[in-house]
Amino acid sequence: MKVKNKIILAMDLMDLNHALEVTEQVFDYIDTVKIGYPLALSVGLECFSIFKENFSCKLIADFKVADIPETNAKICQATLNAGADAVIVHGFVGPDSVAACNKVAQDNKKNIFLLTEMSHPGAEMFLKGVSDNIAKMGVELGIKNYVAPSTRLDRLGEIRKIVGKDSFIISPGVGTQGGDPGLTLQYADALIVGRSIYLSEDPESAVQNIIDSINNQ
Ligand code: OMP
Repeated sequence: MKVKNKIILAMDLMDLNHALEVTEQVFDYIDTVKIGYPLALSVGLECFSIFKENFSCKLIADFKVADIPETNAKICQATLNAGADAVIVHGFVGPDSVAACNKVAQDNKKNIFLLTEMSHPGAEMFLKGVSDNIAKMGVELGIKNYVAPSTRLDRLGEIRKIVGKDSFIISPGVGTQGGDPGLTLQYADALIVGRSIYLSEDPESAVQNIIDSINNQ
């Protein structure tokens, strides 16, 4: 997946008009939007087709899919039917559950992103201890797209080593959660940024500042 300016907008606003308005303000700089539960549960699954109608953008559905294989497959199919180009899938549920999502994505000529370690402090308790193995499992399953944290660069670097340079890593936690754009891009291919953009008084300048800080690194 190619991401313009290496920035994915995490659109977690819960009001559709506000979400569309902010996306419009930054759309000269951004061509990939991540939509998750906050917007999809507020607006409905049609938020994917609404975004597609308003912007010619790639959409990543952040549903952190984590169920048994059969249910995972149904969740992914419904999400791709709604208009998503890719779905974020949890790895801790194991290879059969992840493979079920990957098969649905492949059958639909779409993608999954495998979530390895999460960016928030609580992820240290359980996920940090198993995320290398989740990444190794992803490699064994032939998965090429990953999510890994910008808030722990050592972990992001380790996950990059495991998944290899040909895999595509997108990294959340930049800005509000403390991650640095330029340092994160030493390991990741693209940044996931939400609140630093959509809560800014001037979202366009917020994006420009991130791009500047990447270029000045
Ligand atoms: P901000 O912290 O507002 O920039 O948003 C980060 C976005 O990335 C939110 O949509 C989170 O749900 C998501 N995210 C994380 O913050 N940490 C993770 O480990 C994984 C994700 C994700 O899968 O996108």
